Amino acid sequence: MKTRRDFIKISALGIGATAVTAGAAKAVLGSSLFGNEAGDEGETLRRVPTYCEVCFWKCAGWAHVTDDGKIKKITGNDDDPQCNGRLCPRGTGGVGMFSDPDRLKTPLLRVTKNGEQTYREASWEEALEYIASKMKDIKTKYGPESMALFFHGSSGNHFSHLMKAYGTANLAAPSFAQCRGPRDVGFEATFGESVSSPEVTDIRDTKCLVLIGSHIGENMHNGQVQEMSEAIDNGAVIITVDPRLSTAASKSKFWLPIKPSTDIALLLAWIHVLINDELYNKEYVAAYAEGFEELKAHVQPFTPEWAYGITTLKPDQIRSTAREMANAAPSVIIHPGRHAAWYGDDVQRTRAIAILNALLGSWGNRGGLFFKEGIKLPEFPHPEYPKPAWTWKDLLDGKYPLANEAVTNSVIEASFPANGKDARIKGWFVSGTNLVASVPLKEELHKAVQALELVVVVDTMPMEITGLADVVLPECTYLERYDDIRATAHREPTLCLRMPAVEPMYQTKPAWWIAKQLGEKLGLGDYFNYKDYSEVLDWQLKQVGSSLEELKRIGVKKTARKTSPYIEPGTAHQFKTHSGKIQLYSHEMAEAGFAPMPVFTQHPEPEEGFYRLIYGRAPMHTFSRTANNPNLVALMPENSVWVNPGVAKIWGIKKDQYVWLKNQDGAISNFAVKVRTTERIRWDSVYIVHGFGHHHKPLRFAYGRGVNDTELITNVMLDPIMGGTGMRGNFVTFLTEDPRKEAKA
Ligand code: MGD
Ligand code: SF4
Repeated sequence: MKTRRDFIKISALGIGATAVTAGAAKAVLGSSLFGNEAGDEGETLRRVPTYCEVCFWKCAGWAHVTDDGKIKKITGNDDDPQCNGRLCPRGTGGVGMFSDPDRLKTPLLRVTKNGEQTYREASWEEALEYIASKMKDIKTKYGPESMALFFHGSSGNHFSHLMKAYGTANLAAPSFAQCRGPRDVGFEATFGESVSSPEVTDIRDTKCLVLIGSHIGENMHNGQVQEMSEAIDNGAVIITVDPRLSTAASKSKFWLPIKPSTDIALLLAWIHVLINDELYNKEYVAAYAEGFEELKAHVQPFTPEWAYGITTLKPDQIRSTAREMANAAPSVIIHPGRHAAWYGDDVQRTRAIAILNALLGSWGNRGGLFFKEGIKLPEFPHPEYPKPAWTWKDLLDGKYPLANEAVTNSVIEASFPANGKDARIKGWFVSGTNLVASVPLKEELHKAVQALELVVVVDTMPMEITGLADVVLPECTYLERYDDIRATAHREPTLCLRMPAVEPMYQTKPAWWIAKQLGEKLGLGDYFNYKDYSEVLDWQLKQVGSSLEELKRIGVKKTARKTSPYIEPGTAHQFKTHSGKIQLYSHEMAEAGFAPMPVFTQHPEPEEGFYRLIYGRAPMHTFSRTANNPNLVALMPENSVWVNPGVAKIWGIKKDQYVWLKNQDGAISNFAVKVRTTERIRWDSVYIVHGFGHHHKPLRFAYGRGVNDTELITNVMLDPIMGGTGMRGNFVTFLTEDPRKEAKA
């Protein structure tokens, strides 16, 4: 039977590819640009301020542009404490996002032609009229709350504003339930606040950095990587806990090749040693924490000998690493990590990490975790947002009581009828997120897409998610647009500007423009009371004593801190918990029906012939957003699967051979992946970099390269505390013959 919404390959029509030929973009006219310099070919280059969008560290930089609109290079801004004048390889290659010949070029509308669903090009006016009329219809029939926004990245702010003005608070990002959510909830339950992004880790001045499933260096967050090499040069001890000898592990004094899925046992044993050997920071705990006696009683059974049987780490290793941390305290960081959605008990694990930091006295001390400070920019004046009659919280039906951001999975599940109930969500607006690759709920996603009355996707590239849309809107890249001022709070308060280096290529438009046009068509013009976004930025900057003109000139404005980043000796610091004290025992978790102190849960093991699938990052790529970037594809065209040589021998697999992966539920990778035989991975696991294996042909540089971990993640372990999708309970085996050979023949 034909489904209501077919997946459409944009290339089927050649749409957009021929509509406007790629060429040099036009220089931005009338913009006040400063800092001219000579390029390699003697031409005059203008420097235009920007901040990077290749990942979410948002390093500030300069786009260097020729008079005829060619972006020659992007460099870091020396005044930015998040990058110190140096971009990472991905940031330098960011210009590939702009020059990628496969970019979306025109708005597209889903139509049926000769019984087949396909896209046709549309004008902006037609595409926006269509969306506005559908949104009005949804509002009338079901209420504005029935629209949901999925977003990630800077453009999301503009659409969040539009959606709030329209009347919905169902705004969900995969960066919560698929990423940092468990960590943030675990730290909030302990310290009353999250570690933010960029994290408040004082790595530069640390004496001991513990990385537990965090592979800094491969997971490239620029300032953090720079600080880690500085710390190593200054003699800091690095302890890395990873089943794989990661780049960070290879630079570490201690590498603990833990059996995957057992980290909580190690953390509990470390807590046990710190308390029982009286190595914890007694003064700090007495002054700032509560629940110590309960914690002490709780961890008594969790000796290093107990943990050895679970983690395969020797008791001596556990004791000596605990002593290294205590020797360095309080200048020690048990790194909170970032992508924390692993096994469904992830809040418990991150709570244990937070508790270790508390026992060592890290938060509020130099070389530990610092207190952030930023500049608060006032909102550009607009009418109050209407109060929604219900929100994403009402979709949870009492589940995930500590979720403090919308849970993508719950919003997706509320988008199709189930258990005799109609769907509450009727329309989607998707911006800057390729849900097909980032949320491991393929069936739910499919059901939702069939049931929805409207699916709009705003993207720069024809990623898989665009094939599910009714309307595809082509956004220009970060190098062609204004976005909000970057005003993240960190070690030093900074303001940072992104402005167009060149005019948008093809018929692409910035998110602020799309949101404003739609807002006006929806009768919400009062929320968009400006002609150009530069007016908003100038107004906001003037409220804090700067101006757009100033930021165009300097790119980054730093101001002095007003508060101390560390606890002042002798002061009675209040943490942001209800009681003002760090919660070693969490009353909030107990009241919500969860273990108030971390507990270890045994997770299933692979069956014979299967290996745990673990995944991570590479320094040249970010999720799937860089997979087609020609500059970055040149640096790393595909992922490989890391296999222990002993395992390779059993299977008769050779280095560089291509194999298919099949998981415990019979899911088989779409494409083959190259084998990397290496002693750097345990025998019970295999490892791949996330973001590869694209099956959408219009992505000419990404199509068919490597495997996609998401399609092998069919077992999802939901965290009952906040809804995180634990993705590491999947096991794969190898197929050396093409499993689809017969079908292809
Ligand atoms: P990407 O897959 O990179 O990441 O999830 P996503 O944010 O969905 O998709 C980004 C999309 O944004 C792409 O379609 C890209 O073309 C588009 N894009 C890029 N720039 C712009 C722009 O300027 N404007 C617009 N409108 N679109 C743009 C990330 C999420 O994935 C996260 S945060 C984590 S930590 C998880 N990691 C992860 C994993 O490691 N493994 C698996 N299997 N799943 C994961 N899911 C999570
Ligand atoms: Fe860009 Fe690299 Fe900075 Fe991320 S870390 S924002 S990719 S330069």
